[in-house]
Amino acid sequence: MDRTLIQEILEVVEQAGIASAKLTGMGLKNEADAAAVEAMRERMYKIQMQGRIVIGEGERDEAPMLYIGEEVGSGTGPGVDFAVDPCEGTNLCANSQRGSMAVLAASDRGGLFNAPDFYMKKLAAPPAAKGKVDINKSATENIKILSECLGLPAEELVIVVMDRARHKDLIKEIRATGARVQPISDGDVQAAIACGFAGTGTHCLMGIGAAPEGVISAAALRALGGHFQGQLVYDPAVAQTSEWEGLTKEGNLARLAEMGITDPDRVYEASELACGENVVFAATGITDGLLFDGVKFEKDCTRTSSLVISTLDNTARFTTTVHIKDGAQSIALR
Ligand code: VTB
Repeated sequence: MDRTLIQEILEVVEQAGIASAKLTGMGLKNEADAAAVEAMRERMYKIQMQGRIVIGEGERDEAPMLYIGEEVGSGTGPGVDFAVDPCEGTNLCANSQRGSMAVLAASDRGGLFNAPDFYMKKLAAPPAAKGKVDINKSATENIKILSECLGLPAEELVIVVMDRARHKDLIKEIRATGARVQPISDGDVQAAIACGFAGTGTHCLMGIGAAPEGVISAAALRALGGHFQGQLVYDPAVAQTSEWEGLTKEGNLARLAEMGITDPDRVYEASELACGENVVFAATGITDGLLFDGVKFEKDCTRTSSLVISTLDNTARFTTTVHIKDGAQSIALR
C-alpha cells in the first residue's frame, strides 16, 4: 500500500456515506445499507489494486456484493485487504439518530484478522492507557487505571456501553465506581474510535458488540496509538441476543473450530487484529456524530465530513469535502 491509496479510500467512504444519507430517517435500514454497499463497491472497482474483502456483508451466498472473499479493484496493483461496514449503525441511519457512518479499514494482504461473524467483548481506551487497562481485569480495576492514566477522578470519566440486556451487571459495576455510563443503542465503532482522541468526552468503551466491526475499530486505534483488545464471545448465555436463538455454546465452539480458531478464549490485541505493516481507517459521517458531521445536501453541492487515519504517513485527517453539482452557482464556505 502507498499514500496514493489514501485519497481513493476517502472517496470510497464518501460515496457510500452519500448514498445511504439519502435514506436517513426513512425507516429503511436494509435499503440504506444496500445503497451504501453498492456505492462503496462501485468506487472500489475504480482503484488500481488487487483488493479483497476479508470482512464484508457476509458469505457469498447471502451477500451479492462486498461478500467475504470478493475481489475488488482493477485487478492490477498492490494487494489490499479490506474490512468494510458500508453503513455502520443502520438503525441509527434509518431513524436519523446520531452516529451512523460509512466505514472501512484497509491493510496489506493478510493484515486484517478474518473475524468470524460472532460477538466480541471489547475494550477501547485512549493512548495514555494503552497496555495498562486490560480486558482480563474487572471494570472496577480498569476504571481505577484509566483514572490514574488520564488524571481524572472516576466521576469525570465517561464509559460507553451498548444498551443491551447482556450489560446489566457491567453497567451496575461501572456506576458503583462513580464513573458515568453513556449507553448507546448502536454504533460501537464510532464510540471506540472516539476513545482515541482527547476532547470527545468518551474515555472508554466496554462490553460486547459484533466481532467483525471490532477489527475495524482495532485498525483505527492501532493507527492512533490507542488501546483496543477483543475477545470472541461464543456463549449464547453471555451474548444474550435474539440473533442466536436456538444456538448452543457447544455448537458455536464447533463452528469456531471449523474456522480454524483453536483458542476461542484468546485475547486479541489491536496489533493482532490489524497486524499488517500499514493500516488505513476511513469513515464518512452519514448522520452527525461525535467525530464528524453527517452528509449535508445543499442546493449546489453535497458536503461530506470524514476521518482518515493512516500509518502510511502517521496522520489522522479530518476532511470536509464539497461535492459540487453541475451548474453550481453558490457554494457556502462552510
Ligand atoms: C450492533 C451495532 C454495533 O454491533 O448493535 C452490533 O449497532 C451487534 O449487537 O455498532 P446486537 O446484535 O446486540 O445489536 C455493532 O454492529 C458493531 O460492533
